[in-house]
Amino acid sequence: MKVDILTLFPNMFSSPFQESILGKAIEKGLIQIRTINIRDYAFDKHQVVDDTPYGGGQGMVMKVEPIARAMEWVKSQASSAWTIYLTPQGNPFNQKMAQNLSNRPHLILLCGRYEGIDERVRELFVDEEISIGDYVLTGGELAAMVLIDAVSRLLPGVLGSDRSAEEDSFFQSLLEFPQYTRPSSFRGMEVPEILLSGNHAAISRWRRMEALRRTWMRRPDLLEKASLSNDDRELLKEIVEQGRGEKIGDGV
Ligand code: 4GX
Repeated sequence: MKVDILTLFPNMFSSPFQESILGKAIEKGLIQIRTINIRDYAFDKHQVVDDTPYGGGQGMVMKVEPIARAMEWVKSQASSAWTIYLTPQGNPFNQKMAQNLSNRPHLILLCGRYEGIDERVRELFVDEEISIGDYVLTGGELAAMVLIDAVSRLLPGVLGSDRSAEEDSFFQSLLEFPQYTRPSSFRGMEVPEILLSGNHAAISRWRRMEALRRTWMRRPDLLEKASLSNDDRELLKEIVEQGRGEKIGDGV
């Protein structure tokens, strides 16, 4: 997959893409990421990329011409690319969207700063607007990184082949079950005995139960989208009868 990022801050992207799984995926050529500095496409000698909004008001707006010239240069190389603008006004990003995007051969991500971009950029070049959540960042760069991270790990070969896609889909739209590793006892806290039992059927049932329990307690909205079997519904009945045990803060 090719990803072109139009930004005023290309340096922001260097270290996140050099590390770990993404770094290896780029090294292997599974993802090709390029940053295009919008300022390089400003045509005046001071390379101005922003201006005050028509109609007045606070802050600055990114000018249409530099973005248009940068876009046209990128698109001259691949006219079929899918162009995304990161903005709180976009469609809320989710795993399903990440999956769909991972099937595209070429993405162009436009990162806005200030109070946003001239509306004509949207009309001319943007296929889709995406938000990574209901909060305000200082620019689209971190949002673009989140999107790239989520999409990249779905590309064939990026995660080790030891990761089971089947298991992933079985637990889709459920929260994860608790995980443990050695030691089996830490400061008097024991790993659930069943995980040490070697009884794979019992372990599978326990994990499914705990995934369902967590989802029911923390994100009951997800249970409506999850595809639940009759066995799952039996497990849920047990969970509901046991009641809401563990309490976590509501995050506000
Ligand atoms: N999910 N931002 C865009 C510039 C901006 C300002 C106003 C349109 C209107 C964000 C998010 C996000 C900050 C990126 C403001 N664009 N992007 N930027 N949440 O907060 O994607």
